[in-house]
Amino acid sequence: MAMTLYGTDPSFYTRKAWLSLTAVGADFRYALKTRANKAEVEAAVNGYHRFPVLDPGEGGDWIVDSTRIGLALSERFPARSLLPEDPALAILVRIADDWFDEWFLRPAILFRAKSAATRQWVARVGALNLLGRHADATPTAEEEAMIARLLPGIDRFFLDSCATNAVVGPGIAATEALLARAARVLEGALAPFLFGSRPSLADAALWGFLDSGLLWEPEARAFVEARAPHLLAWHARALEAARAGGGAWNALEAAAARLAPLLGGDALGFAAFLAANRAALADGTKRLLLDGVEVPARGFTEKCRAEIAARIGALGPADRARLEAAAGDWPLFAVYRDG
Ligand SMILES: N[C@@H](CCC(=O)N[C@@H](CS)C(=O)NCC(=O)O)C(=O)O
Repeated sequence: MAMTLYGTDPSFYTRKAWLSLTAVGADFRYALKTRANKAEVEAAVNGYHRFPVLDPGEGGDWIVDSTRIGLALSERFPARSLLPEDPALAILVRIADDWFDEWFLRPAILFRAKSAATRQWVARVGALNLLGRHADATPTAEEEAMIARLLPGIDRFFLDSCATNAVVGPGIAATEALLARAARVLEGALAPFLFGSRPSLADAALWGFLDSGLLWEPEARAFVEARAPHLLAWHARALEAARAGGGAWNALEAAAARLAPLLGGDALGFAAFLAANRAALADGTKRLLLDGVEVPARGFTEKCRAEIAARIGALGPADRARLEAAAGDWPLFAVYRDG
């Protein structure tokens, strides 16, 4: 029985899971999470209201969260895994995946914050999806009335999510600078993919942010076309490679050296954020300043950090020493390791 991926078209993490399923060669179908199936889907995952969720078929336990989905698929399809066999290199893939999921999210929602037109355009697709329709549908008059009722709530949801991620007020200019810097750094980091000639879980994350965000929303796409055209070519190349399978991983040392401009140094601001987020949860303040904006600390982000820390702790001494030699001087690595 085929797997079923439930999600929505504007959802970055749904598209990440979609690319992951494609890359492992799974037999799957993509289904919208709609008003009609919401209760049934959420009942299968203990009330988890986010997406994507994956029904793996054959009566198996449903899986939530794009990273969990990618990890589970990699175990089920080892020959086309999204993680390298080298456990030390796999840690770097997990760190890069976390960087995109928790940090690149900010530039990915930039245009939803900057432009009411973009926000409404995306919200309309979200509303259509709730009715089981895609962007190219021609809704009936009754559906149009329903869309009009749904739009304000979706618009508010996007604005809240921009505020939670400090993509608001002074955070907007800072996020625009982050996008420009990330685009520059990625030009050197994608060779052709983050960890070699086959897409990893972290590449799937980047692909999702491009596919349902920066290359999908018209205003964002115009910005990327003008400022970072290499990302357009990469997006097409990653889909081709995911469909084809094959390719090889870089050696740990080569990958770490190439990715140092992205994950080493200040990790484009993520190293300080991750440390401050952890501290704000530990001391109970649960709030922190990000680019001049006060935001709530993120428990989920800390959970991901702690899980990677546990993985580092579980490495054998030889792999641990190799990883330390390759990435031990990255402040971001220290935030994961020292916890
Ligand atoms: N860490 C989760 C994030 C999932 C997530 O935040 N999904 C968003 C859509 S991209 C969502 O479900 N939003 C609806 C909500 O929060 O109610 C993942 O990687 O799957």
